[in-house]
Amino acid sequence: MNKFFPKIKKIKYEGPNSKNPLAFKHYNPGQKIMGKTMAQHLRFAVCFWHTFKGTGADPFGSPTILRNYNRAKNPMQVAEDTMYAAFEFFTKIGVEFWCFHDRDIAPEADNLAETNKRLDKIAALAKKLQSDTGVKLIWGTSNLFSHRRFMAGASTNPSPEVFAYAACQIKKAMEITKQLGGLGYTFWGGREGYETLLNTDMGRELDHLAAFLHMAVDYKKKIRFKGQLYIEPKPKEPTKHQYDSDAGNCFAFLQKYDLLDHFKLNIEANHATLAGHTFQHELQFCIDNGIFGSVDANRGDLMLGWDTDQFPTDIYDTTLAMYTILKGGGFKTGGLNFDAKVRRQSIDPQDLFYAHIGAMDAFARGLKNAAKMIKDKRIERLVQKRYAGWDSPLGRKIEKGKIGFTELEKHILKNGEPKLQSSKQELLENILNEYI
Ligand code: XUL
Ligand code: CO
Repeated sequence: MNKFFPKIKKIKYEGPNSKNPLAFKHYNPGQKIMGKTMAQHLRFAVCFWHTFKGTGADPFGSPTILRNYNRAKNPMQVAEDTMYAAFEFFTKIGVEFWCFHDRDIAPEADNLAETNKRLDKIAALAKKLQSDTGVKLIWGTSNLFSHRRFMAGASTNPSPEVFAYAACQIKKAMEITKQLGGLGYTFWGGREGYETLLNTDMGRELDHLAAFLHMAVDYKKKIRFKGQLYIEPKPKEPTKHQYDSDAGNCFAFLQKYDLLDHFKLNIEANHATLAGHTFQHELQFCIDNGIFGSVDANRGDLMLGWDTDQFPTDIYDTTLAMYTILKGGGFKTGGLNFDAKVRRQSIDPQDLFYAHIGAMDAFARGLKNAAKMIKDKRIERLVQKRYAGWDSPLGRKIEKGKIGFTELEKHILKNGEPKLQSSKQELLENILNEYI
């Protein structure tokens, strides 16, 4: 396959001294780190929507990015060409996985039956290209937010007719995800949220969202789809308040509605920062609560308050993310999916390659740094020391629930003022810098 990116050959690892912009400097897929190859640790995925359907359009201007696979007059021809271009890209960049929304891969027709026929046709092509190339589907998802029928949400819409339409879409998208051997299925809230509480019955909408997800769990069982279901938190955009606002909120929702056994979280870096958290915080929260699933790897811009979906290049971020993920046991069904788009002015096909090469190298460096940090245990030891008091007789009794307020009062009256210790933040930051 050399039709849509004819100037680009397969991207190779050339090492840190290479000056070739179309080579990896750090991502060496077969290199072993802590017993697994880099490829096995990082599990990179390319997303169909930004990478192949992104046009650079923004609220102030029309598309700037014109692709050779987007030229045909017939929209189904465009869909086929784009699928070929995508698999050419996946193999040249050397990722193991891809992912898509239903409406990215096949254009919507005038009615559901015809739309589904179009999806079947393109899914069959994707299946063939998967078996030709060995590239696998990390997850599928459904676009329940672009069409005007979903302007007031999908499963949280005030109309049950829209709820029903959304259900049809998920049903079909789950079926094709299963056909393509997808390892998961992601629910991102889209327009599940509100613009004003003046017109919104929030309690009822959340009950409907839960009912919808229960139906998805039931249908998954019915068709024997074995993939992992994910929820992807995001606090705002497109709505002013998105219901799945952050990991903590999703965890509470899943517990309240008895869905915790069926879902894990897909954490997106830029969504974490929009929620006022660090990427590392959201990862750690999921790991601590057994709900870590997958990652949408990108980055925001600290000067802007919206979802810029930039490619991840910040080595601090990738190092801390990989440190947290490795300590949490690594990926199982998920991976690092680049839910990121090139900028409006990055109009060359090569820019797509530079963007992914940079992001893959940034995570490879993060992985190497994190593995050294884990091996050296310098940070871990300082944390252990900080909590050492909990291994004393007093600490143990509290943790085991063997002591109450009366005994604690006796203890303090006898022993007096607690001894304080430095938290050593600056020292820890310096140690981290030694690895960057
Ligand atoms: C939107 C977003 C989506 C999901 C899939 O901010 O991240 O692309 O990842 O619907
Ligand atoms: Co995402």
